[in-house]
Amino acid sequence: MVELSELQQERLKHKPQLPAILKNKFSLIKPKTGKKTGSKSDEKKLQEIFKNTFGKPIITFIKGKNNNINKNPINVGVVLSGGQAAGGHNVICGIFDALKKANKKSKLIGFLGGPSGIIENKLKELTKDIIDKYRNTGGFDMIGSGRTKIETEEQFEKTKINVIKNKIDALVIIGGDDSNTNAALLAEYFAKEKMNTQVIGIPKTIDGDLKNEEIETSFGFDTAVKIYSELTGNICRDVLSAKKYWHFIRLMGRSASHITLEVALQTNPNIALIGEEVLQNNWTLSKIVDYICDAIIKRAELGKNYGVILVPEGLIEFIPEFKELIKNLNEIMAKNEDELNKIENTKDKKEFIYSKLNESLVNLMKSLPDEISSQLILDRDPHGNVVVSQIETEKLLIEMVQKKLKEMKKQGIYKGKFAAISHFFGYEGRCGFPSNFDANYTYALGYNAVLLILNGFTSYMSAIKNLTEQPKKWNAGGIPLTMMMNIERRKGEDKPVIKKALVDLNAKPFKVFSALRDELKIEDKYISPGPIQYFGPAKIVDRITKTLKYERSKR
Ligand code: FBP
Repeated sequence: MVELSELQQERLKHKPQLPAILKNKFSLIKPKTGKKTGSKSDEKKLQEIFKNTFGKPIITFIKGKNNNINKNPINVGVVLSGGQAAGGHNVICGIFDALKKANKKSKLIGFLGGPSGIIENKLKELTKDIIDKYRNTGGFDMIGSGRTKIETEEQFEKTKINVIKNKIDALVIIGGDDSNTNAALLAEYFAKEKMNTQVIGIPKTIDGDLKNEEIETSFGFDTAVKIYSELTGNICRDVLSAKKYWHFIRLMGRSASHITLEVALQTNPNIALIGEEVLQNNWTLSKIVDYICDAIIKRAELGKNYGVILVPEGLIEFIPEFKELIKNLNEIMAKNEDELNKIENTKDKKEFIYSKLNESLVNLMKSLPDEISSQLILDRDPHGNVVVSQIETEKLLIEMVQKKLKEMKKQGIYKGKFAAISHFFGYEGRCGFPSNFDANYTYALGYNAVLLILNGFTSYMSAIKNLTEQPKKWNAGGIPLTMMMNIERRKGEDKPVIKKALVDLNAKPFKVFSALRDELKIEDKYISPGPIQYFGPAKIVDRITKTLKYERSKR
């Protein structure tokens, strides 16, 4: 347990606000059932895979007498899965408080170190003493997290054994798209095995890409973007003071560029690359380099040899030639896992891979700096994703921009000075003290999950909506996990997965940014939003992200 600072001790006392509907006695909250649901696409295939759990209705909690709610003591297991996101502890606190409110004899069991805790039966009971030390804290250290995917027959079998052994009535899985896909598979497995164990998912990821018509945002995004915006804003201020560096800032976000777009909206950098746009326009790496050089040259002509460029972590996978390369590498690495594991040195690994790639992809890999081509063949995560947090795209861009500017200098096109500094803002944003928004949202998500459980639901995601309003006006309910799914290629096979929400280039957040960006390239219109505030005027402490505001506001 980390030592508590004075601010943290003060935050322990913060009482998260619940949506008004959830403040009622549980026997006075009833589920309103919508129509049967389908899926994002591939409905037939998904129906086959989820024979017992496909097609459930959307649930909304409304006020009304509920005689069917489970009043018996129950045991709920909770697991944190994947990357850290601010508010994870508050989800657990919300589950705990709701469970105890329903029945003091109910128990909350934390599985340790992520989904592997369920498989390996590593757990601890979460008592009031433990819970009270983690209220409104960042991090996942109360029970730890991990990226193990429950996928083999043996793993499912072990999960079943441990769930039965520990008399777990329901499991709450706090995770991103992949972990919630796993939650759906687990719910289906339990149903197939005629077990009564329910499974409820919670939408977590700083990346902000677990959202759809029904899920407005994932938790952790709000805090992470506020932290990155503070850091980026500070750099902008430094740039304007020193006027001598170009800062290339890579921002986390494994695939979608939501984080970069939001930070751009909050800080007005000179350039923000958006992966989804790069893909749509089929921009090659050299086109991106030209785009950056153009801004550098124009600013140099105005005597501005400085600037700020935001690079989304997932950019590399959107550049067409790299998309193709990574797709091929993923397949080769999945199919030849055992052989590759036996090869110790990276040079030999690369040679092995080159023997399986076509000539143009080999040439592309060979054209890259050695570190970058090595980073591209690092082990995939358990869900088969390339680990983009380890690929230093910002450094690759600096190197290529430097080269291009040198050529242009020789041709007399560029007369400025170029000195670049690289940054990666990633892990800094995941475990900060949850913003008020994330503290409230996560607590409500956990609390609401218990209500779904007590009403007998399984294979649902806890859903809190109407988030642009004050928490008391938020709505609560459940969204069927299969409703968000489609079939995608993973580790060389077609798999059911929850569809990731990429940046929508026709939606307001991107449109606001793109309307401004030509001006931002040349003018210095930087904004320094400052740190997250926890105490003070509502317009400061309860500020929501621009993404959420633009996507959801009726205004
Ligand atoms: P989740 O999707 O699991 O929430 O993780 C998000 C993330 O923070 C990405 O932004 C990043 O690329 C990745 O995790 C880093 O993974 P790791 O923590 O394993 O280094």
